[in-house]
Amino acid sequence: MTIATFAIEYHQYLKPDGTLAQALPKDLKPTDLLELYRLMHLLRTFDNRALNLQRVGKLGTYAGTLGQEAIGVGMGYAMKKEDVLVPYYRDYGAQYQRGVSFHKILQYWGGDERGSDFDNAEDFPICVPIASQSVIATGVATAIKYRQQKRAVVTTIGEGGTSEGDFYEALNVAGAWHLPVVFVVNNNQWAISVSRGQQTSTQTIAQKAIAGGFNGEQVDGNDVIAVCERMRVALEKARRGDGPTLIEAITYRLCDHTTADDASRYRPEAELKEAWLKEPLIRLRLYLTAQNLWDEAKEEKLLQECRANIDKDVDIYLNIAPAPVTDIVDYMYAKWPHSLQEQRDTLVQFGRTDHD
Ligand SMILES: Cc1ncc(C[n+]2csc(CCOP(=O)(O)OP(=O)(O)O)c2C)c(N)n1
Repeated sequence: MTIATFAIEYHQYLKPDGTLAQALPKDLKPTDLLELYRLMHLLRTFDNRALNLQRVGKLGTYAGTLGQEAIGVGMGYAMKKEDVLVPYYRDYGAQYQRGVSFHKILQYWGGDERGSDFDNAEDFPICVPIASQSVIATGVATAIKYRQQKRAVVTTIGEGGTSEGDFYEALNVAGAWHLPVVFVVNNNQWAISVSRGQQTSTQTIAQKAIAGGFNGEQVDGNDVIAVCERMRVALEKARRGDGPTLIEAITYRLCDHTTADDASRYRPEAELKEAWLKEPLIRLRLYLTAQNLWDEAKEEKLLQECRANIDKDVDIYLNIAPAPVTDIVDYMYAKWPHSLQEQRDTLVQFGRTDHD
């Protein structure tokens, strides 16, 4: 006898060819669609510049968002100011909308901790230790619930990260305590060189939520409309006290894992070619063009504006005075051990003080 059954829904509005899979959500107007398109282009322009900066030695390691723009952009667009973002390292699209300048993100990847000191003081900084952000998010959500605030927490992770114990612990406590948190999984099919198929044998990542006692669903993560709409639904649910949701956004990492990776060594070329046909910008452009909302001239103007915008951020980044080299030790102890004092003296004497 069957004592429980579960189902995982899949949501899509915009198909890769730019036609609709279902009627658009009523709360997304043409102006919203144009803004989402602009934001995705801006993010792609930023991504490209960051990669170029790294290649000429002006940036440390950088994790790209190519092909995954709809997730960060759709997510950020759906959030309210009072919500809290606990990101991983591919969420610049959301961070930017929440007040984090692109030059701050460059500063972070340039190895300068001050890049995490941004204006939006309630959001968390970029998180690289995989899945640690998931448990942090449940802590923030616990505080929000305790204070009886109408806010929600959004936290992100890659599909590979969902194999971590921390992730399962976070799901469990979110379900048990009915926390106002939305877990977003960027399922970009690869965890560095480990493919989705090698990673886990679950049919969907979304179903991991079932083990935590709440709903999980899939969205077409290359459809910014679907991401935005399903995020809005999940966020409303969280804010009104109806608990957590897991959203698995299906996408593809068109770039290398980071600038320290060469995906051509493990990623089948045919798979990459196929994935380019489904990327998020083309389909929205096709839709907007069919609605007479977009044309070549507008596209060219937008690209120019994006480049000019990002140029300004790059300029700011490249002109930031480096932090004093003594910052490495200055904030570690109230009273320095003797050995550290010696190291500090050496740093002052020989330490590098600029980017070279
Ligand atoms: C706890 C921990 N273990 C290992 C790593 C090294 N690491 C960095 S990214 C990564 C793969 C992550 O893949 P996935 O979660 O699918 O996210 P993606 O980078 O593909 O977006 C690994 C193993 C890390 N940062 N943290």
